Amino acid sequence: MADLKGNLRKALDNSDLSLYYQPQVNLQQDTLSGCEALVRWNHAQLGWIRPDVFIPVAEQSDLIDNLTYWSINVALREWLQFCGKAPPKAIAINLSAKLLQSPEVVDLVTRAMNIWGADPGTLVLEVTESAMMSDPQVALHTLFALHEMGITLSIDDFGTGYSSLAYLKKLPVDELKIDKSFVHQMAENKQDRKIVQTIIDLAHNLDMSVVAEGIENRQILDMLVGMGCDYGQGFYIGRPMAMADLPAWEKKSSWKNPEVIPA
Ligand code: G
Ligand code: G
Ligand code: MN
Repeated sequence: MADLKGNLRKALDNSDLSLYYQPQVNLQQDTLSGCEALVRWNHAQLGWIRPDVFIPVAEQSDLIDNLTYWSINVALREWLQFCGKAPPKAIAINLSAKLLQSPEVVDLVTRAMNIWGADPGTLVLEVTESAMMSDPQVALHTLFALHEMGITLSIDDFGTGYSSLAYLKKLPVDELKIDKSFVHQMAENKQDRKIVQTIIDLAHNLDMSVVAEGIENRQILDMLVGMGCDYGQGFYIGRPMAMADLPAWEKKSSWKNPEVIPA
């Protein structure tokens, strides 16, 4: 663990980390709505190290601040470059649970947005359900500040944590992201299908949008369209990929029409 921490510190200094981008589509309009940025670490000796392994290591030290600042900066720079002169689509970035407990994160996000001249309306911050619920008072303060800046807040892995509906009602959240464990077998599993429909309805009743992750085939995608789900993400649509591969994906995909984000 200590070793991984040292290595991660070096990786951050040497830019051995990179971001992959996974497309998100508007299921009702068949358009690319944006991408989720996912950090990747290719270690010279150890090979690919999964974020599930090194994010917790970063969270146990001060490295998570650097890593988050790094990922927001790289994501905004690469994404705005990809969007070019077209109206920028949404870029979603995962925000660590730990950072939600520190008010400095608002500063950190503001600085990165100023550097790249990013419109806050294009930035989506994904926060896991458990992170929001672990110390809701502190988290609430940070979330309100981010939301006031015009940033979209999304609850990641929704359905797997211990959401209290009382808090959900109070949180300045714009979007629910249905966890892939409910989505990837929903074609065969009626219970999963009912849970997915319930989350879609819950989101809409609370004036939130809803994203399904883990879409692995056409059948599931079609079901979600019929169920009124707004956005989708998954291997069937596109795997997380390097920025360099995104234009080719966009060219051959059927989701190439740009979606203009309402002001
Ligand atoms: O593809 P995937 O293995 O990237 O992602 C695994 C987990 O790592 C996901 O739960 C995702 O939320 C998390 N993750 C990926 N990139 C980042 C990041 O830049 N910051 C944080 N905090 N978590 C990330
Ligand atoms: O937890 P979070 O939603 O931030 O992380 C997204 C994770 O889900 C990443 O590890 C990403 O690679 C993975 N993922 C994205 N689409 C699919 C999919 O269709 N199937 C599966 N099994 N995993 C997916
Ligand atoms: Mn996520």
